[in-house]
Order: sequence, then C-alpha cells, then structure tokens
Amino acid sequence: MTTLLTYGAFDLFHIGHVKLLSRFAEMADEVIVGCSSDEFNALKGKTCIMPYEDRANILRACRFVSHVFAEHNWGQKRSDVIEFNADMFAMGADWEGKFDELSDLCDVVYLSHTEGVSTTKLKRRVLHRTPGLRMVG
Ligand code: C2G
Repeated sequence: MTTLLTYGAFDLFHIGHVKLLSRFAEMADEVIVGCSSDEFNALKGKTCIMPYEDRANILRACRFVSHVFAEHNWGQKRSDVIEFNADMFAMGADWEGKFDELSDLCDVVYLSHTEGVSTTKLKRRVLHRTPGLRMVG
C-alpha cells in the first residue's frame, strides 16, 4: 500500500485539480490531501471563494482522494509525511523544487501543471461575463 501526500487550496475545484489528482492516483494506492485552511490561505495571500469545509468536502467526493485534512501552516509537511507514513510527496510543477528538503523522508515529485486553467482565470472569466461585477481579493 503506497501513500502519496499533497497540499493545496483547491478553490473552485477545476479540471487542473482533477487531472493532477488523477495522475497522483495512478502513482499511489492512497492520495492524501492537506487542504489549506482559510486562515492559511490568507497567509499565502489568497482569498478563496469557497470556505475550507466546502473545499475539503469536494475533495472528499473526488474518487482519486482517500483522505483530506487541514493544512494550517508551511511547516507541518515534515511531521505530516511521518504521521501518514507517506512514500511520496507530490505537487504540481509550479512548486518545482520548493519542497525538496523532504527528500530524506520520501520521494518528492512535481508533475506538469495543467496549462490554461486556474482558479484566478475562472474568477476572471465569471467577472468578464457578468457585467457590473468587480474583482476583489
Ligand atoms: N495545479 C495544477 N494545474 C493547475 C492548477 C493547479 O497542476 N492548472 C496544482 C498545483 O500545482 C498544486 C495543486 O494543483 O499542486 C493545488 O493548487 P492550488 O489549489 O493553487 O494550491 P496552492 O495555493 O498552490 O497551495 O503548501 C502548499 C500549498 O498549500 C499549495
């Protein structure tokens, strides 16, 4: 039984998230996701449209995901890898190299980013098609 650990906000759950999680599920028997809390997203300078509980429950409904827990800070990854006995830590390539310090504990991999889609692009598309609205956060 191999376990892969990943993290993210997963706001406005979209095809880029689905494709990434699907590839993760091909690499490991279990995909465990640390879903960023609303407070941690604020620390990242992100304002999510969906609150944590909704983002976490949408991830739980995804057939590629085995377990979801809250990500509260940058520093919890090392203890999470140990707690979940993760064989792999994986992220999209926009994080390439950022978590290599975990490589003494498990394999660290970065998969190509799904181009052309992002939460920010989706927000902009909604605004563009809804005259009178404006972008905040
Ligand atoms: N992602 C992707 N393709 C996209 C958009 C996102 O592969 N078009 C990947 C990202 O690389 C990341 C995951 O999907 O691995 C989640 O992306 P976000 O929700 O934007 O997560 P982020 O805010 O980057 O938080 O401690 C790590 C952070 O919590 C990551």
